[in-house]
Amino acid sequence: MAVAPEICVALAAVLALAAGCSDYDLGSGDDEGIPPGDDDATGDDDDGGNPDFDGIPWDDCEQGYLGDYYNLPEDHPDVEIDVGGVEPGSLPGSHDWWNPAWWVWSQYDPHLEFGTDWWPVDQGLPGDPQYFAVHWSAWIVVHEAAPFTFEMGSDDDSWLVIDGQVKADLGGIHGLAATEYEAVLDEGWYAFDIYFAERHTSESGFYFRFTGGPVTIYPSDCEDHP
Ligand SMILES: [Ca+2]
Ligand SMILES: [Ca+2]
Repeated sequence: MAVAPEICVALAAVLALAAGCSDYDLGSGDDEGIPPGDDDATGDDDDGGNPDFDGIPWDDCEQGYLGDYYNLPEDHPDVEIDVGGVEPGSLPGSHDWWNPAWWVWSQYDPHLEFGTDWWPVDQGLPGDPQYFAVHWSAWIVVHEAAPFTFEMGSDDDSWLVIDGQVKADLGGIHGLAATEYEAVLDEGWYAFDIYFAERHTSESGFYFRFTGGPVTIYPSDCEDHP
C-alpha cells in the first residue's frame, strides 16, 4: 500500500532509509486496520474483541511498556550476517527471534529511549552482549479521537504493530535508521507491539516516542501492574 510522503518520512538519524514506508503496509491516517472508535472499541457494547474499556483500571497503572527480552544464540543463522541495510517486507512472525526458548526476562520499561549504545542482555553466554531481541507489548488508550504521530529508530530490525497491523518496518541489519508515522486514532484502546532485534556486532540502539496526539500507553499486563 502506498503511503503519502508527508506521513512517512525517513529521518536523518543516520541516513539509512526507512524504505518500508513506500512499499509496505504501513497504513494511512484512516487505516482500515484500526478498528473504529465505536461502542465496540470503547466497550460500551458487549462485543468487539476488547475487554470492557471502562472495566480496566487504567489509572492504577503506570504508563509504559512491558518488555520481554531474549538472548539469541551466536550460532543462530540470522546473526552476524552481512549488513544489508533496511530490508522491509518481512513480518515479525516470520522470524523466530522471540522464541520462548531464548526468553531471559520481562521488565517494565517506562519509556523506550535507549540511545545508540544499548546492550542490555549480557549473561556471559557466547557472543554476549551481542545478538538479542525484545518484544514490547502495551495498550494505547485514546480518550478522544485525534491525529497522533510517532518516531521510531533502530539498529538493527524493528517493527511497530497496532492491532495486528504492521505500521512501521525497519527490518534488516543496518545502522541506526528512523521513520515517522502519522495516523488518526478513534477513541478506544488498541493492542500495541514493537519487535526489535540486534543481530550484528558493532552497534545497537533503539528509541520510540510519540511526538503528537493525546495518547497514553500502558503495559500489556496493566491489570496486574501496581
Ligand atoms: Ca546474545
Ligand atoms: Ca546492530
